[in-house]
Amino acid sequence: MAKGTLITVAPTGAESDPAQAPGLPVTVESLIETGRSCQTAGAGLIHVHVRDGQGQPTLDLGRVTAAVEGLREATDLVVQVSTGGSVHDSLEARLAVLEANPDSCSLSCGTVNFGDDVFLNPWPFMVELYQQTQQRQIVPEFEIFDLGQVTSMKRLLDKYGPPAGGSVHADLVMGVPGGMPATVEAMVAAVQALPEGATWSATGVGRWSMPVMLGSLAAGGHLRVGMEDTLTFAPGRPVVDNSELVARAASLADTAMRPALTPEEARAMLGIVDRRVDRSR
Ligand code: KMH
Ligand code: ZN
Repeated sequence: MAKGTLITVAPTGAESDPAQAPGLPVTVESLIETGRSCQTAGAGLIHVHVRDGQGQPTLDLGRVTAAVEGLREATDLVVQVSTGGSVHDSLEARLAVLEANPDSCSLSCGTVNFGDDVFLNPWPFMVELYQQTQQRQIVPEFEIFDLGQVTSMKRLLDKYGPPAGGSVHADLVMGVPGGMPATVEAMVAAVQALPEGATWSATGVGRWSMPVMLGSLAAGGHLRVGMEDTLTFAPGRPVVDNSELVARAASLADTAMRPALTPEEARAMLGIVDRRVDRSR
């Protein structure tokens, strides 16, 4: 059982409508402010999607780079960019975000129905993305939406060797309409299939946030929370901002006697290559 708990915040995502969620950080400035407040509340890693001037999802490299650099300057969080983008983004544009030189990136391990849409992750794309992370020393986080995707992740590791940094970390995204259900049974099945020594976190979308969080703490996993996955704090009570989701996760991690990892502890666990500049100069 891991002694501490990595808390990842996924503050924005590509699917939520800012008109329905006033606290959604859609500007680079608000993303950086969110990073600060979430680090204070207990986050160790931030999973970044950016939006354009209209609040719509974009993979514009200038904005992604500004977010990565701004978060690196203002916080100690591990900065992870999404290579998933939105369901409408091209594979080419999704690969190009690595140019922003993040600490980490998501790497989704297979194609999955995503509500009424399809989230496309063909094997050749997974291979290209994985090899680029190895060359660029960017630590991948393997996103698992369904049980068979654990097998695809192991296929990548078997064929192409260990990830940058040497640690294998997977994130179970549970309860997406089209993916695995947000049940303890599905969680246990996925975790049992992970390679020896891998660490993992879990997130439940929408109303599955709480049960998945409690299940993950009980099973030795880490946590991902944020407005990418959940816009409701409790029935009838919208999320005000991401930091309250992180604060609740940190409080539950304390209760489970597995307190939140600091960003430094998160970096060590994930094998992050330090790209921070010396801020004292
Ligand atoms: N927006 C979803 C279709 C990731 O960030 O890598 C995909 C996603 C996964 O959010
Ligand atoms: Zn994402």
